[in-house]
Amino acid sequence: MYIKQKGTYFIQLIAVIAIILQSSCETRTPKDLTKENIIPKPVSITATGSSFIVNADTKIYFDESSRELERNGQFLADYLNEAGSLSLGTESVSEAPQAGIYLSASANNDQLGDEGYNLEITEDLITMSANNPQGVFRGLQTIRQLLPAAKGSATLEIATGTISDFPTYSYRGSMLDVARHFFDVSDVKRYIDFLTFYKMNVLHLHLTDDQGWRIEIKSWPKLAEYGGLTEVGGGKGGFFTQDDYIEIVKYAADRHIIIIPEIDMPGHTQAALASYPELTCDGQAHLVASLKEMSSDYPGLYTGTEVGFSTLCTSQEATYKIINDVVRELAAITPGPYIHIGGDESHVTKKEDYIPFIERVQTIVKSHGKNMIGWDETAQSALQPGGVVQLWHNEEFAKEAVSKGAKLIMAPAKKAYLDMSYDSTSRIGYHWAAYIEVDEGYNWDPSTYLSGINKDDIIGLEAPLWGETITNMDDIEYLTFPRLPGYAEIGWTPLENRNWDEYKLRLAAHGKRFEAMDIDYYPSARVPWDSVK
Ligand code: TNX
Repeated sequence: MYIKQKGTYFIQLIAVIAIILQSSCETRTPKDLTKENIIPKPVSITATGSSFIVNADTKIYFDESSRELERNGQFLADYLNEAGSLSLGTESVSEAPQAGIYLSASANNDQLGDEGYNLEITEDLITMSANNPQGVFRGLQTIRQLLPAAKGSATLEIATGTISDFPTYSYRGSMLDVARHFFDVSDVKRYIDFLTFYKMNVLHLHLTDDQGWRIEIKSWPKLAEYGGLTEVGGGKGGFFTQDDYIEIVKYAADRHIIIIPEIDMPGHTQAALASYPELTCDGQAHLVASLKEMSSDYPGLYTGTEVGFSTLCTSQEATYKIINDVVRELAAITPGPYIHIGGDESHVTKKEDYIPFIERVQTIVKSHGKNMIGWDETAQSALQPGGVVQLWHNEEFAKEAVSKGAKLIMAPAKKAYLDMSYDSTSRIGYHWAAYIEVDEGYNWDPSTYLSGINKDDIIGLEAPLWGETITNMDDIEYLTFPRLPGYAEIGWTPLENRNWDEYKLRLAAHGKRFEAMDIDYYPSARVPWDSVK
């Protein structure tokens, strides 16, 4: 018995010595926080020239006054555990610890706003403080970017110093078109992961178009069950059940990202018309005589890529009854403040019908407690307070929107469309608006893009990825990377701190991160990928 106990003591002693040795053997490499490649570039950074080492003993603490911080802490723990093959947990505390990583949401600092954060890194302690958990979460993305790109690193070292950071625009989004080709829940989650890493906060889902209706509507089930049967090229299509959608919304909300659902109308509605011909004025949705590429399996469904040939019948009550049901069901499962009603390219809707249609739909959206967003054509209608117009093409409409008191989302196709090819050699994408090489996508600013429009008129920017030419995740990645980080930086970093020649070096360093995330990016010749060791 005694001998056995002695043995146990001996083993414990060895273990203690091993721990002491291990920590003293962890030599710190001098690190310069200002030289780290953070995208979007933080507002201010000061370096103190040493490092914090994450190891098996590191504790992640969160201020007990906010339970939401626990989820943030767990997000960081999961990331560090994967990055360093560790098994760290989280712990709540009532005051700041002496050592470890500490998350606090009580910064009470007006300058930081809703999403800013202060990060202080010493050799012993990392303190992340923000006004709320959302700001802490954005700051955690900075910590991720201060860690080595490759997973399973032997040492996780983070440069010491301080970062104070907050975004220029409150709306920093991307749009994914799941209507032209359907993408499933796991693809959408992966897309949300991309937005998360670059501190973006909006995913706009283009849920309906001529080629497919992708969201279950319980009161009008054929919209998705029939309207979702196919896609561009005649593939099998698909749709999200409301439970799928709720899962996406939750995954996004856990990352402090809102989902904006778009039901495009009155044009871009062939899939809806084919599902419920009572939405047309003559009940003849099956006959779109001018078009080739009508599905041979499913009457009325369209598998080509033309735009502007379909319209809901705006002059009958049945149309508004269905729209009201669709918006009601969608609003009930969408916690974000907006419903996007499309409104683009309604070439076969007469203008005198289009304008009152948008106004009526806007009232429906309001009646379900949401604000309307529409593409720039919707600026021709009277806009209610809280309305938002998304510039894609017509600058005069954007100005009209501002003159009517609406705010703008800037998504100019020539600069921000992720479905535009990089150049004539790109294997997919369109170029009707422009070829957009990586520098061209970066070198513009929402506040100076339109004369007479100021920063105060703009809530932010969006990079839409239309889906005609993309059929799988590799295609999404190829068009999205490496341009997406640039849009994230335009939305976050003050214009005076942005400069392509400096940015391209940081972007080059992210090549390793894309590889670690298994992202199939376009290796643009304008980015000096090899400049990074
Ligand atoms: C125009 S942009 C469209 C979409 C197409 C896109 C392709 C906008 C509001 N409408 O229907 O998918 O071009 O680039």
